[in-house]
This record gives sequence, C-alpha cells and structure tokens, in this order.
Amino acid sequence: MDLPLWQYQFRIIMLGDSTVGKSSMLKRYTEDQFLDCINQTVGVDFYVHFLEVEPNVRVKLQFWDTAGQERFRSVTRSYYRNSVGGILVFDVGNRTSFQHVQDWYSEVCERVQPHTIICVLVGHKSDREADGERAVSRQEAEKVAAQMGILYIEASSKTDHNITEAIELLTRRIYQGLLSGEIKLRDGWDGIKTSTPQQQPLQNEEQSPASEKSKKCSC
Ligand SMILES: Nc1nc2c(ncn2[C@@H]2O[C@H](COP(=O)(O)OP(=O)(O)OP(=O)(O)O)[C@@H](O)[C@H]2O)c(=O)[nH]1
Ligand SMILES: [Mg+2]
Repeated sequence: MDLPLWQYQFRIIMLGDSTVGKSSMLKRYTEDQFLDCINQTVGVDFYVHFLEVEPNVRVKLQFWDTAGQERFRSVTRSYYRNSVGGILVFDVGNRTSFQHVQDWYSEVCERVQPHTIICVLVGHKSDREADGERAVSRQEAEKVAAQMGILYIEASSKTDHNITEAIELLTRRIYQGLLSGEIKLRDGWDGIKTSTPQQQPLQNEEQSPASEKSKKCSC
C-alpha cells in the first residue's frame, strides 16, 4: 500500500540574531547549497522537507525562517505560538549573538504557552574555529544549554558539518515527545498536525495569525 505524503506535520521556527546563519542552515538542509552572499530575510520565509522518522512514518517539516533584525520582531513574534520546535542559533565567532540566546529562548517559551515547544541550541559557523575566530567555547555553550534544559550541537552550513544532525535531532526529539504524550495534538494549534485527525484526541484552542513573506538582498 502507498504511504501518504506525510502522517505528521511539525512546524519549526528558526530563532537568533541577524547574520548567525539561520537561512543558510535551511538552504544547506533542503537544497544542499551554501551561498557566501545570501538574501537577508525580511519578515518570515518558508522551507519544507520530508523526513521518515521511523519505517513508514513520514513527517513534513515546515520551517519558519524568521528575520533576526529587531525591526521585524512584531511580525516574527506572531509565529512563535504555532511552533512545536525551535532551532535557536548563535554564531560561535560572535559573542553578542551568544549573549542573546537566553532572551530568544525566554520569549519563545512565554509566547508558545499553553503549548510546548522543544528547542535545540546550535553553535553555528563552527568552521570559523579553523580561522582562529571562535569567541564562545563549546564548554560555555554546553553549560548555557544545560541551564535551559535543551540539547547543544555545533554545526557549519559552509562545510556541511552537523546540519542534518541538528535538524534531525530536534525532529526525533519532537516525535518522541508526541509518542510519550509530552506533546499533544490540539484543535486550533498548528504546531503539530496529522493527516488522520479522526484518530487523534483533539482539544479546542483558538487559532493564530497567518503568514507573510518577502525578501531583499543584503549583499
Ligand atoms: N563562515 C561561515 N559563514 C556562514 C555560515 N553560514 C552562513 N554564513 C554566512 O553568514 C552570513 C549570514 O547568513 P544568513 O543565513 O543570511 O543569516 P541569517 O541568520 O538568516 O540572517 P537574517 O536573515 O538577517 O536573520 C552570510 O554571509 C553567509 O554566507 C557558516 O556556516 N560559516
Ligand atoms: Mg535569514
């Protein structure tokens, strides 16, 4: 029998300061490409990828790639509530981006209430270490991640190091949460959807706003 295109849809939000490489991570993961000169995100952009989390269980990953720039914050914040996963990114060569990680995390956790979001912290641009540009040690980042109670992984879109691993680590963690009941399907919450809703226990919740997309080149 043919499998449906997907059984579950997980919405995952990319968070972190501007230029840490959120869009580059998704471009690498979904298109296996890296661009030295990439369009700066304006508002929110979208990427989709399908992943088989176990034999015959296919998940549609819908990524919301938010702009890190402060001036887009009112738009990007409206996407937090309908996310079940968060990829929290800083640049290992940019200490300021690391210092903002806790703020990003607190804000998304607050806004997703009463739902649950599962996050992973990514120390991105790990290739910069080879150029002597590391400004945040792995130990320090691991400590902050442990304090937040989330997983930490270092990755590079440029060298394609750990990008798939970071995204699939988060996806499998969400799937486990779904199986264990830690994460529940809710009517009116778009963090997780199923293609067979009649088989899922649903509870009433109100719906949240829709989307916007536009781009400009920062190069
Ligand atoms: N050295 C290095 N540079 C990278 C890496 N990933 C992205 N970059 C560069 O970092 C710059 C910013 O990348 P983006 O992906 O646009 O960053 P962003 O977080 O999406 O930025 P906003 O859209 O403004 O929030 C670009 O010049 C990329 O080429 C990486 O792994 N290593
Ligand atoms: Mg971007």
